[in-house]
Amino acid sequence: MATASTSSGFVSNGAGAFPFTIAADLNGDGNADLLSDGATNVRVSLMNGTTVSSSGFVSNGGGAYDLVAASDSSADGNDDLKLNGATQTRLNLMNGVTSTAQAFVSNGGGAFPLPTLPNLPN
Ligand SMILES: [Ca+2]
Ligand SMILES: [Ca+2]
Repeated sequence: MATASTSSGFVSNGAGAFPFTIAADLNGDGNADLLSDGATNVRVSLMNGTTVSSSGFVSNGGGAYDLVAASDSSADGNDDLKLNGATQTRLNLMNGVTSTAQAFVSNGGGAFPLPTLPNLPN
């Protein structure tokens, strides 16, 4: 049985500069958070229902890396960012709005990019 929406909220996308990209749980609290890929940064909005509880930015290298996925690569309960670049795939480990570590994996000069898919369950 479908459940009716009980609440709605609005999060600014900065006059279109930060369109919503994917949802992921970046602080492991069980609430999906919003990720928005901008021209020079990825904006992270931690959510508590329809309310933004905290927000921050992760550099995406001047737009050279496009956010394509988020899933928990470090098994700490916080989803982590996956970004496609021209020659490398980038991984940012996350703790809430903060990137705690960053790594790069060759994508063979762009021949092996991560597929652009909606956020999938772990
Ligand atoms: Ca969360
Ligand atoms: Ca993680």
